[in-house]
Amino acid sequence: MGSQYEPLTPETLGGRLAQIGAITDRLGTDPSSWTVREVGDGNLNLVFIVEGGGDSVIVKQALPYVRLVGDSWPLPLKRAFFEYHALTRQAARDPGSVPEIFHFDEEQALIVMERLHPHIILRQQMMAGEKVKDLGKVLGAFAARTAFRGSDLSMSAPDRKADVALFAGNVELCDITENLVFTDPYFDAELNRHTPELDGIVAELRADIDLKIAAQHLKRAFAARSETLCHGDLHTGSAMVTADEVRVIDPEFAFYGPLGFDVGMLIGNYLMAYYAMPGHIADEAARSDYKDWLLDVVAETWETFREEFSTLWRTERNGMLYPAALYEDQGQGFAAEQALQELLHEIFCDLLGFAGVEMHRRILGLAHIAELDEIEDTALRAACETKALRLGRHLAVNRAGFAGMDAVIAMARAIDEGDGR
Ligand code: SR1
Ligand code: MG
Repeated sequence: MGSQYEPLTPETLGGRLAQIGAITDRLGTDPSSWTVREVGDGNLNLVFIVEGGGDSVIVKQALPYVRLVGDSWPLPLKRAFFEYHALTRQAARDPGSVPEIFHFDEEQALIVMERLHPHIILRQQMMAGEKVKDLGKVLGAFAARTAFRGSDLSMSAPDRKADVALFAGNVELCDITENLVFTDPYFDAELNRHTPELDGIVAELRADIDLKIAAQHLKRAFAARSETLCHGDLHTGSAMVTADEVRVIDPEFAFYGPLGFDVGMLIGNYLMAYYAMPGHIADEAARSDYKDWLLDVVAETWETFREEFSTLWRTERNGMLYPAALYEDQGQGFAAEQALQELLHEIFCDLLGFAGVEMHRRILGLAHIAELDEIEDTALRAACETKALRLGRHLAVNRAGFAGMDAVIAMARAIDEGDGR
């Protein structure tokens, strides 16, 4: 393949990738026998399923602009480089959690990787009212392992500093999050959109000084606290599932940020799915059962994160932070436990804040979620969104005031039942 970047099409892909051993080993050497489908439904990239010889692969290629908006919003191709490097680190830190990479071409901004099949995007599974075994356990463990093992609790300081420098180049994708998540929802930004029936609450939230301050505190944490390599966009569109398997995809927004960022975004997305269910499950008993399950997933995700992070703290704390020389080696293991509990509390407060602003931006900003957007009855959609906005406000502003995830879940239920503001 020539070195100058060119976006692929289903028609050109075979001819242009026919020399790549990682593909021909799997699909055969005759590209005319392959079938190619472009299936990208995300906001940014081209994604092709390529089938041949009884096997298949995914070819993901970055476009030089934001697909959702068009070429008026240029976006660098180097995001494929960050995605590739994030995937390799996630595979090492939580083996089996992400698709296997077969080939990476930096010039063409493309990654050839394992096709997860018959997996579907988690949010589609949720809209269909289908459960996933151990969802909270798998994603809670993923978030904890990648957070811990990408931090100064685990990595050597020189390795981590080099990696922080590497990922610091992911400027434009961080800029998207900085604007779309932490700022745009809270004023009348050009690309924002919302369900018309929300005008009243939108005005209320945009006049809410405590909320705007909370959002900027969280943005400061996002921008300044380079604690660990975050996935950067861990929502229910970034996991592919079957009824009993879960894999994480799409870490092109990877950056060094707060330990609670990924798990917070994820929990915010579960909570939005919870409020969106009246638009997807008509039967009241089935809907109530599924909503209970979603709240169980919230609890299980955080519980697993806590347990896994604690286990790693006790067994793999070999980085420069909280060294055993200060605690266990002095016969003060209890002090290391105290430090752990304090750190977990800090992560918990942060994650609630990140969950809250994520819930706002998916309703008020540019990039919405299908769970809510696909509810055609706008009055029903607005009712679901209002609840999510109210909980999001509580989480962002009062993130330091919740006794634990049970209290968050109780508030989610109270708002759902109309007794929480
Ligand atoms: C302009 S990109 C909008 C959103 O899509 C991605 O999936 C990220 O969530 C980003 O914020
Ligand atoms: Mg994505």
